[in-house]
Parts: sequence; C-alpha cells; structure tokens
Amino acid sequence: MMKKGQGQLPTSTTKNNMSTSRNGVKNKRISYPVHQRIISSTPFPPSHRLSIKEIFGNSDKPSLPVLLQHLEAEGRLELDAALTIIIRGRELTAREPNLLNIPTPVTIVGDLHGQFYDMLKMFEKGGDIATTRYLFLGDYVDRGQFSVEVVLYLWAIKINYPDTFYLLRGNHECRNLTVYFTFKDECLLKLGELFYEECMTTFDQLPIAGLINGQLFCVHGCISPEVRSISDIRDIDRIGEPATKGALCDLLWADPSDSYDNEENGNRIEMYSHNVPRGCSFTVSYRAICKFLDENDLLCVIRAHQVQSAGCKMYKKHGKTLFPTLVTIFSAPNYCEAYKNRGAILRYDGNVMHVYQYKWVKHPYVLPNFLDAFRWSLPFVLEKVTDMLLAIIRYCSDDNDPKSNRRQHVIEKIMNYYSTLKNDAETSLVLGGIRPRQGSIDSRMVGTVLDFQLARQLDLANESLPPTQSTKKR
Ligand SMILES: [Mn+2]
Repeated sequence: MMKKGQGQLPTSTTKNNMSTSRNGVKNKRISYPVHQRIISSTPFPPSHRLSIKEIFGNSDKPSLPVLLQHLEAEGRLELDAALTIIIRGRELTAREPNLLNIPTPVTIVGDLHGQFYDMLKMFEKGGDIATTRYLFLGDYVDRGQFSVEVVLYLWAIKINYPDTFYLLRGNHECRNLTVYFTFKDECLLKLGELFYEECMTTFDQLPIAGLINGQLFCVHGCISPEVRSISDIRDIDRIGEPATKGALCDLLWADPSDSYDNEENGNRIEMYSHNVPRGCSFTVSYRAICKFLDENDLLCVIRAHQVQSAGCKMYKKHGKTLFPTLVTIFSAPNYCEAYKNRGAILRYDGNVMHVYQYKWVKHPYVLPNFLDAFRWSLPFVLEKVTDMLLAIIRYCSDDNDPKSNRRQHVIEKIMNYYSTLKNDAETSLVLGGIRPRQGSIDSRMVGTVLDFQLARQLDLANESLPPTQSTKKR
C-alpha cells in the first residue's frame, strides 16, 4: 500500500523494466501495479447495506448515530430498511394538520436540495436535534446529489423527535419535479422504483404551513389570493400531487414581487401579478403581504424557495410594527455547485430573530446525471476514434473520387456530433446543477467562471414549472 502523501507517479516495482521482443527490439515497459493506484486519502464507501436490525435494533426508533455514520461514508441501506424509515415517518406527518402550531424557541430551515453534507453543517449551527425545535420549509430533494440521504436522515429524526421536529412540503416534493430534475434518477440508482413511489406518497402527506407563536406565518412559497384568513388553510385538501393553480400551488410556488422593497403606498398597486419566471402562481406585493398580516394579526411571513447570496433576505418593514414583513431563508450553500451563496437558518425566540450563516463544505465527488466514469468518458473516446478514422480515410482517399468524398463527409458529420457531446460533458462539469435539462449547452460557456449573478441568470429556466405529464416528451 502507498502511504498518504507518497503520490509520485508512476512508480515501478519491477527490477527490470526493459523487455526484449521476439525480433530483438527492446521495449520499455511501464510497470504500475494496480495495488499502487489506490488513493488512500479517499476511503472506500461501506460495501454492505444497513439492515433494519442494524438501524432499529430492538427499538421502534431508528438509531441516528448508526444511520449518520453510514450515510456520511456514502453507505447505502437495504430497501426494507429505507422503506421502514419513510413509511413510519409518513404515519407521523399524515396525522399533523395542514397548518402546524409551533411554540418558540425554534430554528427555521429553508431549501436543502439534496445537499446532505451541507445539511450536517447546518445542524451544527442550528443546535442539537435532541434539544432544539426545528421547522423545515421544504425542498429537501432535487438538484443536489444526496437527496436520498437527506430524506432518510430527516425522516429518521422525525421518528425520534415527532413533537419537536417539523417538516413542511416544498414545491419540489412532487412527481412532476422529481421526474424532471434528479430525485427520481437518484432513487432508481440507490434503492429502486418502489422507494421512489413510497417517497412520493410520503411527500403527498406533508403539512403545508406553520404558525410560530401565533406571530410568524411560515410556508415554502408565499401567500395566496385564495387564502385570506390563515384558517382557510385548514380547508385545503393537501393529499396528492399539487395542482398547477389554486391555494396549494400558491403556497408552494409564489414569490415576492421584484418591486416589493420599493413599492409606493397606494391602492393602485396590483396585489398579485402573474409569476412569469415560475410559469405558474403569482408574485406578491408588499401591499398584499401587509393586508394579510393585518387581517390575521401576524408579525411576519417567513418563506424559502429563492436562493439568496447571503442565505437570507429581510424585506421592507411594516409601517406599524417596524418588523420585516417578509423574510426569505435559503439553507443550501453554493446551490447547484454554482451560486457560491451562503446558507442560512433563522432562530426565533419569541422576541428576536437571529440569522446564522454558513459556507458550503466538501462532499464526495459525483459525476453529472450520476454517470459512472466509463459512460461519462464515452464521448471523449468516440471523438478520438472518429478522428483517427477520418485521418485514415483522408490518407487513403482519392480527392477526385466523389464516392470517397461522400464517405469523408459522413464521418466528419459524425465527428462533429461527438465533439458536441464531448463539449457538453466538459461544460456540464463547470455548470454543475444549473446545466439545462434539455437541449445542448451553449459552447461559449466553456471555461466560464460562475458567480452568483451569472448562475442565477443561467439557472432561470430551471426555476419554472416543468412541462406537465401530458405535454412532456419523456
Ligand atoms: Mn422551491
């Protein structure tokens, strides 16, 4: 075995690295045995899958330390162990009302998007799960590469602390988005179709909103013109795939309007406008939020759903309370491996709202679309092989023969195609999770260094409601 830090390559262990072939020509043989290629600084993931017995023992609650240690090391679970966690967790959230009543103090967490290792960092900031009350505002899955781990760990915590650990639904917790983005593919790779289906049924049961201390209204998206009183939320039929319009859709999808902070007082301002970037629901004006707060005797709306470079954004204060009318909280730092934003969480003790920020942490490397190294490198190999083929054909061709010119032309076309695939593969490494879901990547993006503004601009198309089941090609 190579010791840590002894990385000089290639090393030879054979005494004689010259050999003589049958015709007497000496060949230099590079000897680099397989056992020396192991990078010992990167430990192997555990090869065995955790069983129900190992996770639950004789208890009816999963052991969080056992699960955490295994998931952190990229270990996987046996299917029935994973199913047991989400189904038992589902039984608890299904019993909860649409609108949760939550006392203070509480830590509020925004979008996580499959960033399991950043979520562990978040828990360090947010406080010990055994002694801290938590409210999550949804978007646990998609875009990041460890959504399965996020779901398993969060649902296992829910089983352990059902009365102090609350999970709301985000717009990504549905079939339409998880098929379009990454969660379904990730489930198929790690646990199979049944696990995916059971996750969807689990998400269908999640509560919609939370009310902290009777003061803070918490939801993933924003408020809805169809929800005038918070008691209207109690009447929503939340079970199932959310529709693309109506109260539930707005609560999961709406955003504050762009002019929110600069809005002048007056009755001429539209309360709700069509949400163009999302392709559904509304953008909500300052006036609409103030009306909602006043009529429901609330202090503030806390929501997630939009990435923030500082992880948190406090909007325009209320004229009377001088408290921010709206807060956006986003807890996935360096979102999609591209935004370079901070993650943040809120802590509310009944009087003061504290913001805790954190940077992203290193995580195991995963290729785009969960490809293995061989499949990912195919375009590179194919381009090279076609290039060689083309060179041979050019060498052997007669320039005046129309047949061989045609052949050359066809091979050139194939090679262009592989070049495009190769460039896409290369660029998708730079773009991370914000690469377009369909079509080819703009070749001008090669070598670009992303910052928050550019990432947001490029990612805009991914923020909208994907084509629904009936209009979808796949
Ligand atoms: Mn969202």
